[in-house]
Amino acid sequence: MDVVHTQVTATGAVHNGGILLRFPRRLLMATAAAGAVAVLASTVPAGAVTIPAGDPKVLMAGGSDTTTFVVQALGEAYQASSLNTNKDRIVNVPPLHNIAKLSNAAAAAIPANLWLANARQAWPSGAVVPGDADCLTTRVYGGEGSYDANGNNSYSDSGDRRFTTVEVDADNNGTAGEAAVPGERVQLGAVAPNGSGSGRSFSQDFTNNPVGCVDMVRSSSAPGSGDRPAYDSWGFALDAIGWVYFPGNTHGVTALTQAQLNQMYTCSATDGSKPQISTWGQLSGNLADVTPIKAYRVQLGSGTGDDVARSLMGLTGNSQVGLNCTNPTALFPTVQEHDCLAVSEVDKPDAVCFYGYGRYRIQSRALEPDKRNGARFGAFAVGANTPLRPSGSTIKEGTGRYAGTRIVYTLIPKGPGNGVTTPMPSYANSLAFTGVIPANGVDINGDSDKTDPGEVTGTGSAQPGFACDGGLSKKIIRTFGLVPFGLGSTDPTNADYGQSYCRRNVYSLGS
Ligand SMILES: [Ca+2]
Ligand SMILES: [Ca+2]
Ligand SMILES: [Ca+2]
Ligand SMILES: [Ca+2]
Repeated sequence: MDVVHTQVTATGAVHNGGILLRFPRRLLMATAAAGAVAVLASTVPAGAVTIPAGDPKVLMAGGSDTTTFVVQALGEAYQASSLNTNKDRIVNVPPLHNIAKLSNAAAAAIPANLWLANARQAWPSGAVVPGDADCLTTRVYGGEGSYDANGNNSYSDSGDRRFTTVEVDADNNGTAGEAAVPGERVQLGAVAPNGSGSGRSFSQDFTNNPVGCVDMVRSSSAPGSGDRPAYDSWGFALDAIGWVYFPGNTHGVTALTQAQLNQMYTCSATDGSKPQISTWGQLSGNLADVTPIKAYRVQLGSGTGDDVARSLMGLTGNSQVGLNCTNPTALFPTVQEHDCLAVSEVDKPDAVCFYGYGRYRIQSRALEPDKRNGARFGAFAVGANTPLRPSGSTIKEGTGRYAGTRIVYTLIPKGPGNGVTTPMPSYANSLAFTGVIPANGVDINGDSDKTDPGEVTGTGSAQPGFACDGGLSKKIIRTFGLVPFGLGSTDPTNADYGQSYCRRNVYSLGS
């Protein structure tokens, strides 16, 4: 087998005797489109949805840390389900994975990045996303192949390498690296997005991630208004975020308000040296207790971090943590979301960290490594409301709910130009897994037909996909510590989506 090594630098230049790594996608998509429009409604078992026929698709999902495990379980169950009539494969890429050894060593050598080098340890070695007719290049996320020369966790600096491409003869015809043959080009060491925001940016970077290479984005936070037109946003469950404290805490504070958390993570305009609330005595009222609060924060790019900032602190987003502070990095050490192992033993009695309810639950059941470090949830309220702790009964859609309740989403990108320039060829396949195929079908690019790649003509009624039909998916969602939606209107603004256990383009729970 011929194996030809090429390397792609941060600038995208290809080093391999001039072998061209890019090839005309439109040609391939046109070929795929010809087979993509047949509708299987009359032949599928009762309950199955109208997945476009054709070659099985590889549906890559990346992004949020929060929903990694539940989407993994949903994906595997879907693959084995009779509902998956096209035998599509869900490849759920973890947010963190084993990074090239030298790159990780470089990160670990930087004190501000040590948390990330350590956090990677609890995650898989990587994930393989096989090439398919939409995304011809196989991607091996994790391991050797990328290089982060300066250890800053960005792979776009001078001297960095985003991945290494090798060419193989996948179809065994004697020629390696054929542009039109899926899997003949293999990217080694690709680096996954870490977090919801990171996943959204990744999915919209059509230069580095061509159409069809990123089919779904795990997102624990609602996309911002600027991002919304680029996706169908499928809320599939409820979760909650909360603040946590640790064993040995003797400060007598077990409930916090949004106003208090805001002041614990922002400095005043006139004093950037410390946050407005910096001691436990300021929270308890016992002014003799001048012990500093060890206030940890969640990594940038994290949807959970955005929700912590918005819901718990009343800020506009995670990047506002440390507002007005001269040196926020020193004041607020970073942790990976749902991982408070980086809270040091010496800090624990005085520390505040953050957790999502679902991940707290699955770690308590040993379904994932326990990263809680002894953390327990405190109660939380906005304003003068009664502080509540997150629980299976306080996390709900209706009134009287825990104030940190949130929707968790899987986003389906529409494609470049919000689907108008190029519709996402896997769109309806993704709907069949984690959305609802609406009555009267889907016209992604708004050109008044339903025959473009990724589109379906549909049937006379809404067809909930696997994660939205209230069957096995509901059990999986509960097992993974999340709270399923009740049967309700899928999209309050569009009756074609009917009733299901998911919510489409609903960005908040209202009051
Ligand atoms: Ca770098
Ligand atoms: Ca070949
Ligand atoms: Ca794909
Ligand atoms: Ca169309």
